[in-house]
Amino acid sequence: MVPPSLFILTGAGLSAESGLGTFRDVDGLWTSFRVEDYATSEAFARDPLKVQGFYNARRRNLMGASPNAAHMALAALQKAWSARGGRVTLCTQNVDDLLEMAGAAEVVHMHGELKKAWCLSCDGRSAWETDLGPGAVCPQCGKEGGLRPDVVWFGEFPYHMDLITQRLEAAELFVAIGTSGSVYPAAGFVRTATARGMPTMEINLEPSDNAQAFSTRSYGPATETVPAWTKAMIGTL
Ligand code: BJW
Repeated sequence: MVPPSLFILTGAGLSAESGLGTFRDVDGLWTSFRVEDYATSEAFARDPLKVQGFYNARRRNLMGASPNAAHMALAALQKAWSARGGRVTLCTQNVDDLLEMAGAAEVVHMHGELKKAWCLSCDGRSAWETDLGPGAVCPQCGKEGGLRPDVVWFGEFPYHMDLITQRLEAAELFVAIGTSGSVYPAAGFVRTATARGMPTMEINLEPSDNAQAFSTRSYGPATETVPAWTKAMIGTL
C-alpha cells in the first residue's frame, strides 16, 4: 500500500543544533539585528553594504555547518516513503542547505537559499558560496554590482507558492517542525490543512505561537523529537 502523503514545514529550530541562529528566540538574530534594517528590500536599497555584511557572515557560518540528527531523520523518512511510492514534501523556510546535505532528494525553499545570488540586472540566479559585495560580478550577464542574496525578505512574495499549495492540499498529514508560527504565509498552513480535514502535528522546542491550532504536539530538541517521530513513522510501513 502507498503510504500517506506527508507535508512537512520546517523552520529555524531544525537547524539550531547545527549552530545556525534562530530569529525570535531570546538569543535569536532579530534580537541583535532589527528586521527593518536587514530583512526588507527597503533596508537593502538604503544600506546594501550593511545588509550584504549580515548575509555574508551568515553564509560563512553556513559553510562550516553540518546537518544534525533531525535533518538526517527527515531525509531518511523521505527516502523510505519514496521507496514505497509515497511522497514526503519537505518545505523549508530555512535558507540553509542542510536537508540536502543530509541526503534529501527534494526540498522546497520558500524563503530562498543563502548559497544562491540573484542578479537584479538580468534576473538570473547563480550558485554563490563566497561574500557578496559591490564588486561581485553576475556569472550569467557579467554585470557588476547587481547581485543580492537570493532570500525572501518581508514584503516579498515567497517562492514556489503554487507547488506548495498543491502539495499541501493533497497531503494527508501536516507537520510543522521548529518554527515559531509567526511569519505568513507559512504560519497559515496549519489552518489550510485543518480546513481540509488533515491531522496536524507540531514538533518544537516549546509551544509555538500557533500551538493551539495543531491536533498533536511534541516538545523537545529537534535532534531528539524528530528522529523519534520518523522512526515511529517508518515503523508503520
Ligand atoms: C527549536 C529548537 C530546537 C529553537 N529544536 N525547535 C500582518 C498579519 C499577517 C501577515 C503580515 C502582517 N504584516 C505583514 C505580513 C506579512 C509578513 C509577515 O508574516 N509578517 C509577520 C511578522 C506579521 N510576511 C511576508 O512579508 C512574507 N511575504 C508575504 O506575505 O507575501 C504576500 C503573500 C500573501 C499570501 C500568500 C503568499 C504571499 C515574506 C516573509 C519572508 C520572511 N523572511 C525571513 C528572512 C529570510 C532570509 C533570512 O534567513 O534572513 O525568513 S524572516 C525569518 O522568519 C526567516 C524565517 O524563515 C522566518 C520564520 O522564522 P522561523 O523559522 O519560525 O524561526 P523563529 O526563530 O521565529 O522560530 C524558531 C522556532 O524554533 C521557535 O519556535 C523555537 O522554539 C524553535 N526552536 N530551537 C526544536 N533545538
